[in-house]
Amino acid sequence: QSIRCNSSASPNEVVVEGRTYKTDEWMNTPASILDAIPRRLHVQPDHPLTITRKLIESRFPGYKTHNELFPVVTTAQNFDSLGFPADHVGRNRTDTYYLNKHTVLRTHTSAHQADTFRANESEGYLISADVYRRDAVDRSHYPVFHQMEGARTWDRAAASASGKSLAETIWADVDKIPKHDVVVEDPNPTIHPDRNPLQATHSADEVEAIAAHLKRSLEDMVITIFNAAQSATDGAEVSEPLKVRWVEAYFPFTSPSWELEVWWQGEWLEVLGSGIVSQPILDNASVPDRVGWAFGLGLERIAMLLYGIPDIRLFWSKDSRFLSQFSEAGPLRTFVPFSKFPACFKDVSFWLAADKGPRSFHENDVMEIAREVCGDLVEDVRLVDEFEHPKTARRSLCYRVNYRSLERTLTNEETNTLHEKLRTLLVARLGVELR
Ligand code: FA5
Ligand code: MG
Repeated sequence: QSIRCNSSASPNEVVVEGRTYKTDEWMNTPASILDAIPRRLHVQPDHPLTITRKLIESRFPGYKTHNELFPVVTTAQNFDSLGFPADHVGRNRTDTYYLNKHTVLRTHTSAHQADTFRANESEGYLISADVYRRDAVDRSHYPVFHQMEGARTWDRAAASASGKSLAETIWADVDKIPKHDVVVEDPNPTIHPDRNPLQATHSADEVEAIAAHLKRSLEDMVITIFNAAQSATDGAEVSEPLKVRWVEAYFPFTSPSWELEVWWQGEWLEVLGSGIVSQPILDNASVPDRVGWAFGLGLERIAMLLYGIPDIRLFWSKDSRFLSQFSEAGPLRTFVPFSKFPACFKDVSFWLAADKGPRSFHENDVMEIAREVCGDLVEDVRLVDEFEHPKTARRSLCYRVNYRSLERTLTNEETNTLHEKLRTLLVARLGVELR
């Protein structure tokens, strides 16, 4: 029995930007998430996500851009069209916001891949959009964030008509991408027979060429961002040299696949996933002669690197101390944090309901309840202790909640009230027993 996350007074339908959807027992999207839909941060004038998007777009000349695709999609678009197996965890209601059994808030911009390939309007495209996920609560994760999807494909038939092989055609395009002299760690072979296999319809030569085009394009993008970030400091700060690396990855809709990571504040930050597009996606989109690459990046992650923005919640701020720092017209300037307000840590410990199976509890439910009670006044929620009773085998968990506003000092009374509400809702929703 899975946990119901919507409020008990759930209506039978929900209206999203004028479109009405029938809800059913799959509905788990809270009002706080629906309220984020009209914000469209990535197209707001002078918003840091808009500036970041435009800077990235400028490195992909000739790619067709899409910035207004509707966030409600079918499970066929979000999962099936991309080859997600029926039992993939991403489909779970613990991970994805459903309106009904067949309708979700897109969890990634890849939901639009098949339709965009089918439209076949350009060799390259970029899709920027808001995406929605039930996920951890911390400084680099937020349940609504923004992705940019990019893809570039080549036509086999056109290549052979030109008298060159497909690989030769692609290598000629690789030469058109600006070169750089940053050392990028990339220790793994492009193709690994077990971990990162070639697709049956591709030759190794073709994949080497496509991978080179993909990696060169994305390295150029990250280096552009880094150089812009450095010039934004006016040479006032000596920042660390850029450190970038490629790591092997897995996605159901690309093979081989890679992620790009950047060294940021003492750890590797994953900024994008990418790979060679699965041929069945192109076949099903009626463009079987096309082959190519795709990537999906987190716009907030890139914007945090660009501006030195320390907390992902800030993007949602309506505070002019935040918004007034960004301008599309002026020179780029590093974000100057307004003073950091004090943190307040509070723990909550509870026994999981004894009569329910182990699968009835999912950490994302705790995260979402914290978001629902506290909005942006919660900075971080993390598991600090786990204990299993030796006799009863009941499990006890302790979460540490960090209450902190980005805009002011919270009073004791306020944090106590929030924490009390959180405790009450954990019991009501998850059936846990407080310790
Ligand atoms: C995807 O979403 C794939 N669709 C990416 C892709 C596209 C792969 C095309 C291959 C081809 P992933 O779940 O790793 O992959 O998310 C992509 C990026 O989104 C991450 O690298 C990260 O930068 C960002 N991201 C993921 N989750 C969050 C979150 N909760 N908050 C902010 N950014 C996030
Ligand atoms: Mg990832």
